[in-house]
Amino acid sequence: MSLIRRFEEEAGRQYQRAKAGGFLHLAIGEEATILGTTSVMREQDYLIGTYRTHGHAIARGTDPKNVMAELFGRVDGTSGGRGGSMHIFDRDRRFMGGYGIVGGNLPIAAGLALSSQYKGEDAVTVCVFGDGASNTGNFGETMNLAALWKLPIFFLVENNLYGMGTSVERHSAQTDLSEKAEGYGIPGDRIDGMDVLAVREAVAEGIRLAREEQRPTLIEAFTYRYRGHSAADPEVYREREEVEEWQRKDPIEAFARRCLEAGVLGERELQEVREKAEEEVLAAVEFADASPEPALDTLYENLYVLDSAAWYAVDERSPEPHRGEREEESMPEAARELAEAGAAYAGQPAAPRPNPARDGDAELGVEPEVAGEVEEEGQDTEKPAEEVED
Ligand SMILES: Cc1ncc(C[n+]2csc(CCOP(=O)(O)OP(=O)(O)O)c2C)c(N)n1
Ligand SMILES: [Mg+2]
Repeated sequence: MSLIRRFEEEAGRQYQRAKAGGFLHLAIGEEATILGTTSVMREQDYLIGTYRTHGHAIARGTDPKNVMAELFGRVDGTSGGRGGSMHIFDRDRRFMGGYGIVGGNLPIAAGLALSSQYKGEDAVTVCVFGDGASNTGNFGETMNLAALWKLPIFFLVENNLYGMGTSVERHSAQTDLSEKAEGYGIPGDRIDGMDVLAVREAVAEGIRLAREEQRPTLIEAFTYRYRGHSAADPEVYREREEVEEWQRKDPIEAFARRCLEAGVLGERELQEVREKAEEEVLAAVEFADASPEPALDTLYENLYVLDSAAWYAVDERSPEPHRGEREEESMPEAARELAEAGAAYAGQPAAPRPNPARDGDAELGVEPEVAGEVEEEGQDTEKPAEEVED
C-alpha cells in the first residue's frame, strides 16, 4: 500500500512536470480496497479494472518501472507507451486493463470468465468498477449473463461516493449498490473499503464462491479518493472537511497502527517499508526517463482498423498520405500498406482504393463529388476529407 501511495504521489508530480501525458486518475486513499482484493487472488486469476488502476497493476506484481514508463509514453511501458495512464495492461500477470469507457470492462470480464469456464481452467475473474459504472447498461447485461451462465467471476464496486463530480445520491436511484444486482441473481454485501483486512476477508469469500461453487457475488467497498477525479478537477462538488474526515481514516496509517499494536511490525520496520517504497518509486522515474520514445516508424504497429466498409471509416482517411504522416519518408508507404491490408481483410478490391469523400458513399448518403462543382452554402453534404483535414 505504501508503494502504491508513493507511486501515485510521484505520478501526480510527474504529470505536473508534463512528463506524463494524457489523463491521470489517481487512487490515493483507495489502497486498502485494491490490496485487500489482490492479496487473496491466485496467480492464474484475472483482474480487470478501470482507468484508475496504476495501483491494481502494481499490486498484481507489475514492476512500477514499467507502469511509470507507460505514463511517460515510453517503449518500456506496459503497453509500449501507447496506452498511457488509463490503459495499463499486463497479460503475463493476467491484469487485463485499464479501460477508459465507464462500465466497458464489465462485459469483457464476463468474457474472460466464460473463457476460463469453457477451457475448464481454474481461474476466477475479478472485475473492479466504480459506483458510477453501476448505472451503465453493461452492468445489467453482465450481471444477467454472469448469473445465468454461473460464471467464475467476482464483482467489486469501488464506491468512492462520486462519479466524477456527481455524488451517488445524485446519480443512482438505488443508493445501496450491494443490492443493485440482486434482481439478476447476484447477491451483494457492503464493507469498509478503508480496512484492508475487512476487504481481504470479504473478497476471499467472494472468490471462493466463484471458484468452488460458480456463484458470482458482488461486494460494495466504501472508499475515497483524496485527490480530484483526474488531474484537472476543481473539486467544487465536495467540501474540504469531507476530504479531511476520510483522510483521518487513512488505510495505510490505520493498518500500520494495527500492525504496531499487534506487535507484528516495529517502528523501524515500518520506516523501512516507507524507505523502500521511496527508493523503488524514484528508480521507476529514473527508468521511465531513460526509456526511449517509440520510433516514429512504429506508429501504425498494433493498430487494428476493422470495418466492413473499409479503412476510411476511421477518421475518413484514404490511402493517400495525410498531414501528420509525412514526418518520415516511410510513413506514406506504411499508411498505404495498412490501408490495403485493411481493404483485403474487409474483402474489398486492393486497388484502386475508394475514397468516400471523392467517390461518395451510398451507406452514408454522401453524393460523389463532381469535378469543378462549387459547393453551395448551407448544402448538407460532408466536406471532402482533404478539406476537413486541412
Ligand atoms: C461510457 C462513458 N461515459 C462517460 C464517461 C466519462 N467519465 C469518465 S470517468 C466517469 C465517472 C465514473 O465514476 P465511477 O464509475 O464512480 O468511477 P471513479 O472515477 O469514481 O473511480 C465518467 C462519467 C466515460 N469515460 N465513459
Ligand atoms: Mg466513483
